[in-house]
Amino acid sequence: MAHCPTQLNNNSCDLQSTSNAFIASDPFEILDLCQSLTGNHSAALEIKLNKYFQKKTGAGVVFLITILCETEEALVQAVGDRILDHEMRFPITSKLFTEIEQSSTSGEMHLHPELRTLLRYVVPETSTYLTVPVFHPISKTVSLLTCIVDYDPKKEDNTEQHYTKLVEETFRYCLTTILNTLSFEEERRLKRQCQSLLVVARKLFSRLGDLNDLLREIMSEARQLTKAERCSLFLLDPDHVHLVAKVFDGVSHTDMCKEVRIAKGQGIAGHVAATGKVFNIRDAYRHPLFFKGMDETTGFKTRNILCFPIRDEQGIIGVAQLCNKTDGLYFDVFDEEVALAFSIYCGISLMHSLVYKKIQDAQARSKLSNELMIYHMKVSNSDIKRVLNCKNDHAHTDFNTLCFSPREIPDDETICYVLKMYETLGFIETFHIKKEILIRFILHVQKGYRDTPYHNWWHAFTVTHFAYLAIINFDLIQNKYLTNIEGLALITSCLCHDLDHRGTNNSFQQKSESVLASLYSSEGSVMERHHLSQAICILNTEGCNILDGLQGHEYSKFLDLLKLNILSTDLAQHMRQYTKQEATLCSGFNPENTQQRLLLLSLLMTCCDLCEQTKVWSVTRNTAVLIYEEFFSQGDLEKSMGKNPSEQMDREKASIPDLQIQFINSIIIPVYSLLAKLFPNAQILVDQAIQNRNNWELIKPLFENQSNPLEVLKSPQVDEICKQNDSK
Ligand code: Q2T
Ligand code: ZN
Repeated sequence: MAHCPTQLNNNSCDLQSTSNAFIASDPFEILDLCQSLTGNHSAALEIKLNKYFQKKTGAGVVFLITILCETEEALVQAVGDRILDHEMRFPITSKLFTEIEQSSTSGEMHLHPELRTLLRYVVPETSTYLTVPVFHPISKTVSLLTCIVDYDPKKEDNTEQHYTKLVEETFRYCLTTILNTLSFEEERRLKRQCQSLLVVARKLFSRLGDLNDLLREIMSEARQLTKAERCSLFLLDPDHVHLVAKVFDGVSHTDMCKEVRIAKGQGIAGHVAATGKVFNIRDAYRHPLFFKGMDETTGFKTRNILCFPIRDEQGIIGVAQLCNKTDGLYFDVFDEEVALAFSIYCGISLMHSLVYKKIQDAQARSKLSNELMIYHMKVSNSDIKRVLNCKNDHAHTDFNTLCFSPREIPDDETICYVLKMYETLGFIETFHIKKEILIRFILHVQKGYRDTPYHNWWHAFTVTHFAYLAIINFDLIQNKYLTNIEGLALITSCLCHDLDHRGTNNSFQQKSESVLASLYSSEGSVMERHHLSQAICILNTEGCNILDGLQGHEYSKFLDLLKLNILSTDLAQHMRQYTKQEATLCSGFNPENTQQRLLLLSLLMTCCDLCEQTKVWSVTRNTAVLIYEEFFSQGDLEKSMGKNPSEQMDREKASIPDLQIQFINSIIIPVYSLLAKLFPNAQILVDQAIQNRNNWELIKPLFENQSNPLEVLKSPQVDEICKQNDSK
């Protein structure tokens, strides 16, 4: 350098005597160079190095090929003092790597064809050039190649050795700077790539509703991200023999006159579909698989192609093809990475989109069959008129007393009686319920019960009646134990609480892997959730919504209560709750406390559901007949399925009196005793249950060694024994 004092040049001679001695360089020039290599991006640093070498070797042009070992790429960003418009990135095979490493002797290296292709872009074929590999000081792998083109041949015959030395000496001090700058830039590039792929992913997943929309989006994103002129997507036909162009540059193929079909294995796209490999073709016309015919018909000139497969978990489902890189000579390794990420995203989102479509179809089908069912379940207007215009006053003398069993009511009057209960409790007035709607609702609920031995409409009717009895006999609303809406919810919950019961219990649903189990078993209370869902379904049926007159907040309050009430009719749920109910309700009930009112509601639901155990013996006995008919037929069903029924369901093993005594002792008496603690006039219910239990004890011997317990239960001997006890 011009300003370097000669005096210091002498010192350089001292330096030369060490092992790191400079042979071809001036240390002060290297120091100056090092100082200038700051605060720039790597291409600018490269230019400074290029110019330094050009000056020192008199070369026409010098450039650096940096080796990015993590991505296995060779990179050229600048040639001489010029930054390339488009940087050049080339994949380099590990074979090439080792070859460069082994040829640590420089000179006119026997260049690998890959590297020669690279150089051809930069250097005229006639030039003489020298490539000097520079090794990483620690890993000893090649970090970069210095290409010195058309250099000054020195007089001596050790020109190449001299320049090699020059390169080595320079990079002894400058390599770290250039490598650190490069890796910093590489990190930043990766970060940007991740960010843009995330944006793309988000876009793709928001388009799941419409497959065509999704495909259009995929195409446009892939094109923008890789800066391609054109993008086509081919999906593999269901026959897996042809590729069909689904979207062409964002134009659906239905808009084009003819669809493009390619045989799998044919052409570049076909080849990618067959092999699953990414094809990055720098010169389409020189590729043997390229089909020129398409360009000829469309007038489009294909230069280069990046073609990649799209897979789902089963395999390849299509191929995306990007044509003509617009901001570079050809698609580089970066584009290949983007393509790979894309093919994964596309596969996932296409698959999700198809699943989404399946779900929507299933939903539509289910809605359709629901509509069909509702249509056929439709309550006729004449049925409603008949109830509306009924002149009978339905004033059974004992209807309001706790011991009355509503099974005495004639079959064809049950609807009118339910209507009357709503009316008597003032709910029709309070909640502005249209009578016609209430009647239609009740008729729908009645139709919603199946013809099972026990869990049928009659059960719903008796349970609803007990709720009515409780409200009026314990003055629940007047004494503020319940609000009006809670009262309405209690009655309505009872009416709906076993809707569509199939005469089988929750454990049967699980054992038989029923549809209901698959819907609800993860949440528990399988049947109860179904009863609730049926209830909501009826409420949502046109002309059945008795809640039309409710305000928004009352409406959602009602639905919450409906859920709480119906779910608390699961015996398992009752067992879990009972201790809490007992503890809370015994220590003085506070009507202001919503939590306590909800516990009371659950207790009331249990009492309603089991009320027939608190009626006279004949009722309890008839109920037992019905219940065990149902239990035993479930047991028979289980046996026919090769499963082992529980003892109470097995007509060959069940001892009805024992089971009933146990049921009354463990469930009935505690539940109604708790009720009687809150409402002393409920004590008669406990007393009746005890009397019924004693009857079971009395008739127990009749069942011993009998093969058909139901026949015994229906026999007149049972009545005789119990009549004596009842009259005491
Ligand atoms: C918290 C209220 C529970 C209401 O739910 C049910 C479900 N199944 C049967 C109640 C009953 C029921 N109602 N009355 C009776 C009588 C007289 N005996 N039961 C019984 C229920 C069981 C046993 C004897 C009964 C217990 N089961 C457990 C699981 O599967 C069915 C029966
Ligand atoms: Zn029930």
